[in-house]
Amino acid sequence: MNEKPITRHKKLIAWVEEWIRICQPDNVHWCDGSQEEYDHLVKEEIACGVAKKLNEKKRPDCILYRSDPSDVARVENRTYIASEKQEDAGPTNNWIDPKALKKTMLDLYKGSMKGRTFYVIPFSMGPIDSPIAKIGIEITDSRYVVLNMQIMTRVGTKVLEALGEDGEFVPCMHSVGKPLARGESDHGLWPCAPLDKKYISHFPETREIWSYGSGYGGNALLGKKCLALRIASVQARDEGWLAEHMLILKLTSPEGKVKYITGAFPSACGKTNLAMLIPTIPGWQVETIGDDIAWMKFGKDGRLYAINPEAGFFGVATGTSEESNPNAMRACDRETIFTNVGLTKDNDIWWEGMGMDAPGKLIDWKGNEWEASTATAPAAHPNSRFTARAKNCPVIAPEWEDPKGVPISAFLFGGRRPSAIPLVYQSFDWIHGVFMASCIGSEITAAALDLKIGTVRRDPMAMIPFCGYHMGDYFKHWIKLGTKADANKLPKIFSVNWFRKTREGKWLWPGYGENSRVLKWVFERCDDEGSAVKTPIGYMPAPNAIDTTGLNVSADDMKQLLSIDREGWAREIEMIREHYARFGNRLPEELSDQLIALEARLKKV
Ligand code: OXD
Ligand code: MN
Repeated sequence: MNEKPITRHKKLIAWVEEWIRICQPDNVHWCDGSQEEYDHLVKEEIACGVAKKLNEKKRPDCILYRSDPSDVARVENRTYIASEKQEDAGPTNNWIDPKALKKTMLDLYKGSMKGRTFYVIPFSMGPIDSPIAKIGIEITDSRYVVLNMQIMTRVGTKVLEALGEDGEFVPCMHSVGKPLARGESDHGLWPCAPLDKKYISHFPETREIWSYGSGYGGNALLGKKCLALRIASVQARDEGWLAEHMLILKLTSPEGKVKYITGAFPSACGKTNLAMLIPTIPGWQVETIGDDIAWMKFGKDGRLYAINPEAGFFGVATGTSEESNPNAMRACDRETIFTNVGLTKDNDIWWEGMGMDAPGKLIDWKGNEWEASTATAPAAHPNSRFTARAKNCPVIAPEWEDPKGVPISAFLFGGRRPSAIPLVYQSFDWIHGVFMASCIGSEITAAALDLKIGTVRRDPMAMIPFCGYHMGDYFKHWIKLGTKADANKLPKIFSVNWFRKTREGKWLWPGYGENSRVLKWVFERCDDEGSAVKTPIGYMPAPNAIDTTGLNVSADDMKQLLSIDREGWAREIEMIREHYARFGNRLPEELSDQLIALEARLKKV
């Protein structure tokens, strides 16, 4: 145990001491980020029955957790942006007055760590020596969080060294909210608080994060969605850069030319698969820089450079297979934490969509016996996860930790759109691209919440759950950034849609590795090559501009994929108008003008 601070940073020490006083833990440990520390925590977790060691021969250094059935996902309705003024949180965020929220939460934190250890995790989002990186300090009483943070971020003494005696850090406070009475244990169960006691709170003005009651994913690993997106988006607005919910990939042509591309897609659109894609077109190569978040700043040369602030993948296990993403499968061959997947007889893991039948009887994610022939529910939770080290991904790009980042040539924006939206098109310019990005979303295919099937849940820039301030101001920030920059050096902007269907409901596009054909056209467009036609919605690939050699898609289907569906676009215009109405007078005029111009162009032809 490192009970004493391994830093001379006065503000940090005072902050930690204050929380020790409030939470009243039994022990304190300052994390040094070492392998010994990781191994020791794993042993403790296994000894108390919360984690299970997996088959060392099949899955070296891997463990399995089963969470409480009530604590399985990000809880958006318990996530708050507590800005001083409600209007600054905007219509897409939950808001509570920060003073009232802090009072409620302080009552909950009082004594919340009794019987537990208070861990201090110094972490860096991004390579420690990167000018784009930022330091956070997470306090937690969850060993699961410490272990996951060790994979997902850079943790430990080296971060405190970089912080020095007065460096800036984002304070991140977390407790699972389950104090233990003297002598009481978790009895091998995942600790958390009931839903109405969970709070995932952000204080944008003071750049603080307070999380209580959940031990799962983005609710608890505070470097990810809370810091790297919600708080960082506010910092990015104030400091003139971009913190985005984007994958970053490196695309190399057969001639060895390289371009870096980012992509924003709402959750569950295959971002991790695209980041690790294996091209079907000969000679092309995709390598991964990141699969979820991109931080981008302008370099001295006027180009936009991106880093991946994370060091691992917190990927959805269900549906990941040798077919959909062999590189992710290799990344979780070793040194991986699995959460809420099925356990096989020989202590390996299995999930639905893994590409093979369940090998006999299993233990399901709830810890019960499970057999495929009689099962009434899946063995793995649909949001089951693997936490894998980025360095274990076979296609991680050698420069993925380059402190200066990689220069971005193109942004892709997409969603699940069975109708209307073509396979790919390019914006006319930056503002038109911002307009396209502000309208992305996914169509509701099963009755969900209060939305009708066929309506589109808009998720501008895939940031609805992650923007730490008013979305109208966020659009303004995007516009301002591009307007100030050298237009020739800005990334080109593309809309993509892998999910188009025929009227009869058949997929028109095979997706996965075949998406490389679209990436190739994007690559060529970035060099002002790749033929395109100007249409009312943007530049679309000219006939034959998409390489279809060896592709099993009929000419008719290809035509449909790249056509403009007039009726669909008329409906789209109406839906965008409704979507924009949410932002009231904070919607930038440039975007309402774009909508009017699009409508006029569509009417003209
Ligand atoms: C994620 C998400 O888990 O976007 O990355 O929901
Ligand atoms: Mn995400």
